[in-house]
Amino acid sequence: MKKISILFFIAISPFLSAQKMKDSSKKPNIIFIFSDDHATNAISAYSKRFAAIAPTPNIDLLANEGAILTNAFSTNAICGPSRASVITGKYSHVNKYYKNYQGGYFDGSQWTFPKALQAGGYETALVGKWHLASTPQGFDYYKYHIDHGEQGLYWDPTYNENGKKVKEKGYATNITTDFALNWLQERDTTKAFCLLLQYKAPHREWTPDEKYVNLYENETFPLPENFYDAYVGREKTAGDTHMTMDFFNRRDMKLTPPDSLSKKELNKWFDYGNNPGEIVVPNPDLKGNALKEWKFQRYIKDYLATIKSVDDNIGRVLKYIKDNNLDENTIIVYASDQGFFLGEHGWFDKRFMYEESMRMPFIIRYPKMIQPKTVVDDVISNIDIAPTLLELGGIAVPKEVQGKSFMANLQGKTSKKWRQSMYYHYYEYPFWHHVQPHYGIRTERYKLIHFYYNIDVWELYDLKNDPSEMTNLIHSKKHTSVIKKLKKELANLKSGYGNNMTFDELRAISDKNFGGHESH
Ligand code: SGN
Ligand code: CA
Repeated sequence: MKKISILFFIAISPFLSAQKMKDSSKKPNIIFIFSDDHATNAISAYSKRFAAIAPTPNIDLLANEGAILTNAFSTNAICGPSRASVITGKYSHVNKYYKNYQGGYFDGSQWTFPKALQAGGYETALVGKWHLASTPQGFDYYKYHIDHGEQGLYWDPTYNENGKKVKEKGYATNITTDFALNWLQERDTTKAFCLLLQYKAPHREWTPDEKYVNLYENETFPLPENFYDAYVGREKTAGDTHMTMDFFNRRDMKLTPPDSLSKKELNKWFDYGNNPGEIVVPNPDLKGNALKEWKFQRYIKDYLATIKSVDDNIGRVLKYIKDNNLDENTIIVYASDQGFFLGEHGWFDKRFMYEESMRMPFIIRYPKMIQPKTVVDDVISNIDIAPTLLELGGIAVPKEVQGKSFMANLQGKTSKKWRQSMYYHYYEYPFWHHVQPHYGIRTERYKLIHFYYNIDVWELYDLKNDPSEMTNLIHSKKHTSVIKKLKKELANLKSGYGNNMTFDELRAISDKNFGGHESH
């Protein structure tokens, strides 16, 4: 019996090894799952803050079976610009996509990683939120949100499917996943694939799926300790925004409109934006802090309920991958375009170079190369994603790409030369949310920021002693030499990446309709 099986093995072993060789030389598939505005504080693999009540089991599973990056940062923490940096591996001043509103338009003729994968033999697809204004290039298939300047709708969204306008029925997170799974099912199986599955959720106005509308009804979520930030020492920056609870509109608060409003009146009633200075009160008895806290609870419950759907749908993707024996050879990433304030400093939204906003979740599973439960603390930025995915896919990275592959970091082999600090630059002003344009440097311990548009204000934070960034140390005598050193390093980084614009040139970018493109 033993003899027979040995003989049998000897007889088939050439075929086995040929088959094995074919498999190992086969390029890995890539599923890049990218959501919109998902803060690491709202992922249980990252943070305990909401973990007991609102865990994210499927995202956590990816982290347990792969690597979690604790210091991944967006270089310009806003949607379109971060997305443009992800696909080009370049800063906003190089790919020229600086801001969403008034002038944001991506020049699609430039190099991107999906184009490089496609040219390298991959079959490529984009499903969900694109938000770069120009037609996606480098995809064999695309189907992206077009309502509200490509922000997309939670319910019954319209998509652009390979050039055709298609109105769909259903909840965006669920149906976007359906479209992605359909594409996976119908793809050309002789090729490796790269799928960009990009959810609108959990973006404003945080509308949960019908079945999750009351999910957290009976919960009260704790306020962050700096919810009542008085912005001392930061009056002109953090203290002068449209990001506090005062800026919630009726749609955010899910208020029911009175009957009999015309469509026009209804739009006005909802006020999709927000009239500056107009504070919407859901109930005249709610005032002061009680009103703020009511809004916070409404907001956080809806935000987390939209994430429940994202996590469920990631579970569907993982099941598909497993059921189709694709899990060994498929790289799965979960990331988001930036973070989000979940009440810290009294805020929602992002934009600032402060931690909660610039930090992106980034989790990657690839059993062949990445050990389970890997934690990477190195400073990684959104421009590093393109070169990393290409290196994992065995495709050459052009020299002009500014990011660096962190493939070695994922395997515990971080090079001694890996960056110790990063450069950040935010341009959009005054819409939305009135955040002054600024740039800065983040090292492991410190953060130095220069706000410049119509103010000239510097801030310094010691992240070790003040992780919530409440104390601006820029006038601290004890920090004079740290500030001097950081200013020099920041200037070197900024010009090293090729941003040598004057303040007049920088201000022109922030100004209205820069580049001649209308808002979208
Ligand atoms: C919309 C939102 C803003 C948000 C921007 C940018 N207002 O304009 O609150 O900052 O998107 O978001 S809303 O009332 O229309 O929801 S981003 O993710 O695209 O950068
Ligand atoms: Ca976003």
